[in-house]
Amino acid sequence: MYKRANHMQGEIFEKNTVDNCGCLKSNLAGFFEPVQLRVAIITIGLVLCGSVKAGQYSLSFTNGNTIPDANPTGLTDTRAISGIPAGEIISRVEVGLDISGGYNGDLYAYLRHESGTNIGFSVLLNRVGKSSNNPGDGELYFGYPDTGFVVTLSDSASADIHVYRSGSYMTNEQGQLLGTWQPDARNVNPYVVVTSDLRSAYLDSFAGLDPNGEWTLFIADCSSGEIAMLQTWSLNILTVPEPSPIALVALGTVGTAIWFPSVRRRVTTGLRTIFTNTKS
Ligand SMILES: [Ca+2]
Repeated sequence: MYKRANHMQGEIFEKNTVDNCGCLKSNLAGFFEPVQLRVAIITIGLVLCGSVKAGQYSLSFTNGNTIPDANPTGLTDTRAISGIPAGEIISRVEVGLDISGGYNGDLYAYLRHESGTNIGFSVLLNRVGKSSNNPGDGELYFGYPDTGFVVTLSDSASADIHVYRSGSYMTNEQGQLLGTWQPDARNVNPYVVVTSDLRSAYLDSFAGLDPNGEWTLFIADCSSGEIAMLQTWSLNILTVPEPSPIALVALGTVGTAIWFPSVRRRVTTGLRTIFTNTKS
């Protein structure tokens, strides 16, 4: 079921509102296993928030402009998102890109979002295939010559888009790369980026921010020859409730309990009592 609301730019759809309470009960048995430590802390935080809801918001934007060839000024597309309920914070962001024409190895793209004094920033594309700063190295210097993208960028994808030709990949009849890929994440000058550069600017940069406000997609063509066009782009934003101050205090207690066995026994006993009494 989808709930639709109009916004300043673009359209927003709320869907798949999830009630995690049942999931919580089934997770209690393995609550303090070390490998589940992070999940357990997050789960407790959600429960202590009261009504545990997660939201998913899918937004699509049409652009249709060319990306100036060999011009670092690039193309900027800023969209304002509003109407996502207060108290929901970002847990995950995925980005869709539909770019036609040009050379894929020419393109640099990032996504940016401000929330108060906090800024999220992720490098989506950074000269895919470019792995040398020696012009004599041909494709290694210029990057991949494929023509366009119809891709989703997600931190949870299995492969780095910068080296998509290193494994299996598919293109459509127009030559556009298809599939879901990890963002490039190399926060490096696109004129000198190479494959071995550190990857640090992932989409998890947006986690914890308020999803409302301006989101900016920037794309630049960094090498002469051929012209690409940004057809559409999209955001898929997953949210969780922002922990309340009471929940944060409780999380501190649970965190202490995990590392100190004597406290852990008391907290575990208390939780069993709570959930036994509230289980319906
Ligand atoms: Ca170009």
